[in-house]
Amino acid sequence: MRTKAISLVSTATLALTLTACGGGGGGDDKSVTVTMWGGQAQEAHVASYFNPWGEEAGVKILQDSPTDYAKLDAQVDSGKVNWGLVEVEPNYAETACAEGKLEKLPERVVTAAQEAEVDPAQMNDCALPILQYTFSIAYNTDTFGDAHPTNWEEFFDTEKFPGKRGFWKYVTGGIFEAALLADGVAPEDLYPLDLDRAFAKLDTIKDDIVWYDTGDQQVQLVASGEAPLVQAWNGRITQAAKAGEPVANEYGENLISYDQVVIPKGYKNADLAQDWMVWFLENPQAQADDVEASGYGPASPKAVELVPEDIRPDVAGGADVNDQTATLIDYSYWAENYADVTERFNTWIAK
Ligand code: ABU
Repeated sequence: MRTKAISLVSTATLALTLTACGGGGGGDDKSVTVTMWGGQAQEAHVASYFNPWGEEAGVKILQDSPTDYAKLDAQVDSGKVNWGLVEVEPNYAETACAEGKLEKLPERVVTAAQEAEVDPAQMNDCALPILQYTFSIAYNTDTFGDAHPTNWEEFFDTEKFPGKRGFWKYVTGGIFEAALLADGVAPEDLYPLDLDRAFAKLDTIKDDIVWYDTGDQQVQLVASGEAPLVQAWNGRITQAAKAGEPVANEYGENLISYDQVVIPKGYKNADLAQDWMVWFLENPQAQADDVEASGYGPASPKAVELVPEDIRPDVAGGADVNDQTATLIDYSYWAENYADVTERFNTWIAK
């Protein structure tokens, strides 16, 4: 198995950071614990826009991973909040903000966001967008080369394209949207999701599904050929391809998404975490630098202009957002339906 891509941990970054064991924000006066989805992407983001701020502001950056909503909720409920800046999906941010589990954005952050021309639709009272990405069709180039699936209908076609399919074992990972598009639903008719139809379509390939939990596992699955087709976070695949892995993104019918950053309610160093938010918004170049390092699109439109033109087409936030075959994930739908669909999904998997 080829594993070069998953060992892309920057030793320079590791030297500048510590793990969060022992509780960032709970012991050090000037520290902020950053919790993201782990692996290569987290290393890139920390190097691009957390460590530079930490060095400038004299704040120690601690890390934990991966994001886990049950752990975040438990910290807030117990009053022992160790996580300071957490990368989350917008449906979680919407629900948790309404339930009072997150710090509200102070005026200075809101003003910086307005000045950075951040899309208000990607913010709420507690959350800022941190990156743009897309659920792509990742494929093993040794297995499929040019003759790879170019849409979800082909992704589900196990006769034409034999082999396992990797999906995130999680309802908001685009699996239902992909199933419905594969079954002929028009993008504009996706929401509210027809779950009966989606599960029926998923039944047709259930034996061919391999589940993953993390971004690094996505790369492992597709690069090793264990699952030569994976519904993936595009940046992970972009970076793995750059590192020489036999993988590529197909963007036909890609599902456009974004992550947000939030501060759990009661975090001791919330003021420092908010300082970082202002710095992040005022430093579009740091966001642009992260595109090269992570393969993801920046949160601020001003940063898009700073991304070298030759890599803009390969990131959500760049040319792919204008792709006529792309669909936006509807996170309001997911905020409303997350719990019910999760219960049904887990029952379906266990059957
Ligand atoms: N929620 C997707 C985050 C992207 C990544 O960590 O690769």
